[in-house]
Amino acid sequence: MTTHGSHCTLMFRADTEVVDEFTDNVRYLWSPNSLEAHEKRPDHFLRDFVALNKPCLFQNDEIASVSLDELVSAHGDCDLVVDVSPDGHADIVRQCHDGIRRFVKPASQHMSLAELRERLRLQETKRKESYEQILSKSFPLQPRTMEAKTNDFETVCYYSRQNDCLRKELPAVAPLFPSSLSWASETFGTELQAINLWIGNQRSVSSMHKDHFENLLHVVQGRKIVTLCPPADIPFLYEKPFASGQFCHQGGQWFVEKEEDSVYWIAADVSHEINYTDYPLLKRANPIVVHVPAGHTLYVPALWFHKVTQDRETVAVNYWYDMRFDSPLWTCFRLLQQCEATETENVSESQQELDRD
Ligand SMILES: O=C(O)CCC(=O)C(=O)O
Repeated sequence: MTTHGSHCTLMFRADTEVVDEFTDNVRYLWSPNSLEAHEKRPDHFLRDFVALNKPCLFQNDEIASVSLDELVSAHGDCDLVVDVSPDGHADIVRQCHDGIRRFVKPASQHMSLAELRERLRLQETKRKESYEQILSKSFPLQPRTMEAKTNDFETVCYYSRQNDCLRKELPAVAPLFPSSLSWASETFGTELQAINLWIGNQRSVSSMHKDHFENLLHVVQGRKIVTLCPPADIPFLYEKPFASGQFCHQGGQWFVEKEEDSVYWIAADVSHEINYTDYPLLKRANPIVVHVPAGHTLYVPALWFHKVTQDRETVAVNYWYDMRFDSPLWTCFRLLQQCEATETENVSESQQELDRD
């Protein structure tokens, strides 16, 4: 259909009752209170989870348990490109000295698997700042010329490449893991796009984001703590464009190098004490916290928001299958993503009437 010369605007005003009904539907019908297990029967997985875009957690013996020590014994000299940052928080919105909040990516550094293990264990022994302290820091945009004090400078490592790194960077390690999960490919009906290995510890954090993939995130050693929000929470999570940058270090000092592009990201956090003053809409979001122990797989359906931390040394592998875009989920999500929601506290009914007129 061509719409030459025409101009279409879709506008609707959803009053509190309508939004309440929407959030109730999401809260009580779509988003689970706790995660159901499933027996890895492809037909059940498809019917109860993939088709309904609902997460689940299950024990998975198809993926062998391998510890970081075993990986290092067998492949300690493998060369890795490791994400590094001042405090383990990269790919997250950070304050910069020019007063602008930027989405800042990690720096990267080559090191062997053995060196990564050594540095992870060293960083475990260092003082861990609180989340609030970390996010209240501001970063210079240029390297400082003055001599840096050595205790100013810390580098926190997280092997968190998302470029199919198991197959691309670690071909010697890859055979330890299944090349595909047969029942999963069958139910998703799409290509396996990437297998990523994740090696970190309690200092490593992946901030809230979504992926356009069906994701099977399996913990091989340790434990992940995943905060999930359903795609329908999008109007309430304050996703918006941020200028972007990348962490760099020089002369013992961290700074942020500005980049031209901007990135849609979520700065609001639903996994700590929630800041309802700045982010009142967050009370309509539906976060669930899932602990994923070793030997378990979490199914993170396409477009589910997830924030990931770990409370100990943790090794994980994830399988990303293409999501289906020919679906009601994608179509409706794109529309919801454009909605602008506002929440005003304590507005009297007469004022609401006035606003309406
Ligand atoms: O484990 C993490 O830190 C992040 C995992 C993740 O974002 C993913 O599996 O898509």
